[in-house]
Amino acid sequence: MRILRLLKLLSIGMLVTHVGVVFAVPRITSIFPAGAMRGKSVEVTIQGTGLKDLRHVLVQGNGVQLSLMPGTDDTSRKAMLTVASDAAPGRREVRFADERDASNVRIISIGQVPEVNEVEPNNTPDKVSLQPLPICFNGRLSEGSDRDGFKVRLRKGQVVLIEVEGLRVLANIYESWLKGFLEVTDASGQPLATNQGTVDDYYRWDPVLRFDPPADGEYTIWFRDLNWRSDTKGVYRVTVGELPHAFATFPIGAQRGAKVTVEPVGATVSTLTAVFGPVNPDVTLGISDLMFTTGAFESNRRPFLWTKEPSADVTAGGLTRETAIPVQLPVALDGWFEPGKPRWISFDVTDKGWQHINGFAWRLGVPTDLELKVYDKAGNLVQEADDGRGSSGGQAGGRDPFIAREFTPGKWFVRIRDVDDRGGKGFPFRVLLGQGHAQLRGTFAPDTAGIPLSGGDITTTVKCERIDLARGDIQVELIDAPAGITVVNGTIATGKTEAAITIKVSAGALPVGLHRIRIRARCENASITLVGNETYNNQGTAYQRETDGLIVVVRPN
Ligand SMILES: [Ca+2]
Ligand SMILES: [Ca+2]
Repeated sequence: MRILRLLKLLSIGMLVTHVGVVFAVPRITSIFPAGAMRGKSVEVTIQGTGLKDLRHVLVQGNGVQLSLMPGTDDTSRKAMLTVASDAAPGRREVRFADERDASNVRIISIGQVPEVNEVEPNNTPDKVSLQPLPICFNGRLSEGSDRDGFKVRLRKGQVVLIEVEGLRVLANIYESWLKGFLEVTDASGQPLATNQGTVDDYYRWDPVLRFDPPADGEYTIWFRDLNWRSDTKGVYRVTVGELPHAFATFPIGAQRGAKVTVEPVGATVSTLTAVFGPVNPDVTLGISDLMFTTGAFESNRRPFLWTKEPSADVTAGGLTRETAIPVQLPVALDGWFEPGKPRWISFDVTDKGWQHINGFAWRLGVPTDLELKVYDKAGNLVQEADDGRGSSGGQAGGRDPFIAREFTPGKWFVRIRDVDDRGGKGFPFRVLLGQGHAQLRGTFAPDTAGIPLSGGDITTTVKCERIDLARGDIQVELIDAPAGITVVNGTIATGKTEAAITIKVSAGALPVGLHRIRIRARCENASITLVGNETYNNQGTAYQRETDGLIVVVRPN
């Protein structure tokens, strides 16, 4: 499950141009409410264009059904969202299709607490409703300079989580993202806490707060766009209650096969039990979900990095080069910083050879902004890195630094720090030192296709890069595809990183409707499940979004 990564965006510096629209491909701009509590059924309204002839729906994962109701409006349709009581909480991709074409991706969120839809007007203190806790409040910043409020009764001593999902359910304001602003006021209207989300990959512009009420009383929770913009596409959810949430964990990874105790950091509930998600068996270096449970509730999911290297605890000491912590390669360093202080480690090289120093923080949803510096035994700086290669692709991605270097025999030092000198357990890091991993990283586009029931060919272009030690031809394969569906031309030859592949679907292999086919890339020593790549236009810039699988509409003959 890579739901957290679905929102990773990168500018590719070009405009999307629409040429000669022959068919009105369905385009979804909002679903309201953007989710439901597990075990419940709610009516939702879908808005967009080309909706009149929608007939198929595909929801990611198990336990969630979305059934379209009859309708003749091209810009609005109703549907019934039904969630099984054992459906996993969290965000899921939704796709729609008419007889010909699949829509863009939308996201809904499955919650664990009772929900309510906003009733306007709710812009002023005298118009806000009192809601019982816990609650998930579904709103939309619909018109004018909308802001939405609701009251809750809190007691001193409660630890209250207030979490917005706006951008993460793909809320738009005009052709731009909703950038959320959350405020908590007391009964006199005095603001006690505000939040406008973070710029990191985990929450994006979705505000989230741990709120400790200073006294028993009524408090109002306000939500609006940071710039007071409004649009019916500005759909969001605010979840409030004494609910488990981890703002980070320590450590943020472990050696595969090792028994590890993981502590939630900045958590809203003290008695949490860690539950590890499935470890992708395809990779030796893999990020998978970790969550915590308490009573009937599951926490948010945190990314957790499993590696082959043994872990070394570097949470204390090593504040200067003279007191550097000695480690043996290969190793995974787990630590955090004292504010304003770096962490120094040293290692000995006996044989000349390449070693990789790979910093992980940003990719694991923590705000640490790592910088790596390598020094020789005389104390000379020989190499440094404070950012990944490229904004989202490449070796590290985002803000995580990476160094590959041929080391000669002798003693070497690495200085690790947060570029803003921040510290504490909320700023953990995991830095791998060793000869690296065999790893593939890749996407395919387009991520939707249509074929007739009588069968046909689907073509999509797979881009896949070999990282560190990965080598050899890359084979593109289907994962658990039904009989009658095969890949032809599925080889990306050694030295190449891209190939147009054809997926042959024989007559009747898939019934009429909407289907997801998952695709894998495999080389001699690594394998990865590929993600789709949806390109969309936002404020004149083309962005790309990672999507789950190839979406296929099978048309009646
Ligand atoms: Ca509203
Ligand atoms: Ca309002």
